[in-house]
Amino acid sequence: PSTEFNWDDYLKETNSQAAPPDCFKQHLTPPLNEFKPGMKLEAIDPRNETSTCVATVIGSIGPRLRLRLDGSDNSNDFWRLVDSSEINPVGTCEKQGGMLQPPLGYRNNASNWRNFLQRNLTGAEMASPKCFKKEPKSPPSNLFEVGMKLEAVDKKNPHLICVATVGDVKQDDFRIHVQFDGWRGAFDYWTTYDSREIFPVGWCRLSGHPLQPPGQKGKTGAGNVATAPKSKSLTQNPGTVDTTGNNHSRGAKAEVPEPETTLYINS
Ligand code: MLZ
Repeated sequence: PSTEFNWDDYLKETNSQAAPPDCFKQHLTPPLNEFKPGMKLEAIDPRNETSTCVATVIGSIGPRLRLRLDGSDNSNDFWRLVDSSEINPVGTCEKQGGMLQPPLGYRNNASNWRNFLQRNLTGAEMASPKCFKKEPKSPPSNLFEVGMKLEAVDKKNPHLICVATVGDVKQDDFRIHVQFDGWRGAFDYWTTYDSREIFPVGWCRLSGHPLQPPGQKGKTGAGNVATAPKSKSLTQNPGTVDTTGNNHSRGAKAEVPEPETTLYINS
């Protein structure tokens, strides 16, 4: 049997339904990526959403761009879809009467910012307006239901899109709880139903983006051995919770001995 992940088989196996595409703020056909590495554009600083900065395309996966704000270091890269409303051609901000800002954490003297920007943009390739695709419409309301399957960005490893389930829905404040299949909670998060980081089943295949199959945590059988953290490292480091969320069991059997840890909670 093929080891490749297949949504049809998986939906049958788990006796579940894909969230219908109209739940999502995504185009039915993923947008074409015409950006090239090195191109410059304007982006909202994800750490300071009131400022618009110059960014460089560092790379891309399918229609997702890996961006770095000019004047920032390489540890704050972020990802945006080519049809994101948070990116624009260079010049857009000034046309609208705004001013390009240094990114949060800009290390040089801020009074040299104008010079930096000028030097930085001279000779650089600006992404042409046709690279920027129209943002899709937002669904009229939160149409998600508990148990529906989807594809979602792992915010802790934002280059990854993974198999996920709607674990909870809050009708009143527009949010859904994204739970990653086979990972026991450590990567799960709440997000709004119109997030650009959640996608209908099949989006990755259509867009040429890799899809991470479900993890093995909480599964019984041979699959455990490969991904279970070594109990050695757990006993050597009592008091740490491993990044795979091993302590966030969702009723599944523990595969490794519990570390001897007492957690005191001060209320
Ligand atoms: N290297 C990481 C990847 C986890 C990805 C989980 N995605 C839901 C780890 O094994 O911790």
